Amino acid sequence: MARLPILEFPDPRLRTVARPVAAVDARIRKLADDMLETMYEAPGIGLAATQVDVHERLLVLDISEEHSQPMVLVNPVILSSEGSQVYQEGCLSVPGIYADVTRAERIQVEALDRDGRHFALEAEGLLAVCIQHEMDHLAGKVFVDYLSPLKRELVKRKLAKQKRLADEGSEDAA
Ligand code: QAP
Ligand code: CO
Repeated sequence: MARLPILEFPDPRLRTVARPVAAVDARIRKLADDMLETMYEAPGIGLAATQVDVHERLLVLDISEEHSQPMVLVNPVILSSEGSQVYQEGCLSVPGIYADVTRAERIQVEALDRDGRHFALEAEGLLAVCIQHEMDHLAGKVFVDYLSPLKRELVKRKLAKQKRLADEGSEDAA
């Protein structure tokens, strides 16, 4: 397994719309395993292929505290959704930024698993938020898109400043 570099907002590659996975083969299984390792190391609870610069419809997640429930969703589709909930979201591609987002409370999802088998899933609460957040990435969307333009500008400035401070730090170390 290998850790993969994660694209950071506002990288334009995060706007790429993913195409369907043609076949769940060894390449896709390795990608899913590498994405899970990358997510666990971060640490995070969800990661979409878009975030590691692969533009195919694949996402991984694990909302358990013990890293005991890895899930791989290939070519996921939301069949129905109901209700609404507000959750304070973060994103590995937008480090250090958290904001409330309103999404459906319950969703029915269909996807292929790591073995290419069809499965259906009913999700609610955090799991439903996570799947919707990661599926947004596959459509080229980032959670900060739900914020007002002013807040989104503030996020960009904060990230640029964080990056500048980090770069200065590594210069001193060199
Ligand atoms: C998406 O997000 C999500 O800013 C997954 O410094 C978020 O794993 C789904 C993370 C909320 C449901 C609810 C973020 C790690 C991880 C950061 C993540 C950070 C370090 C985010
Ligand atoms: Co994200």
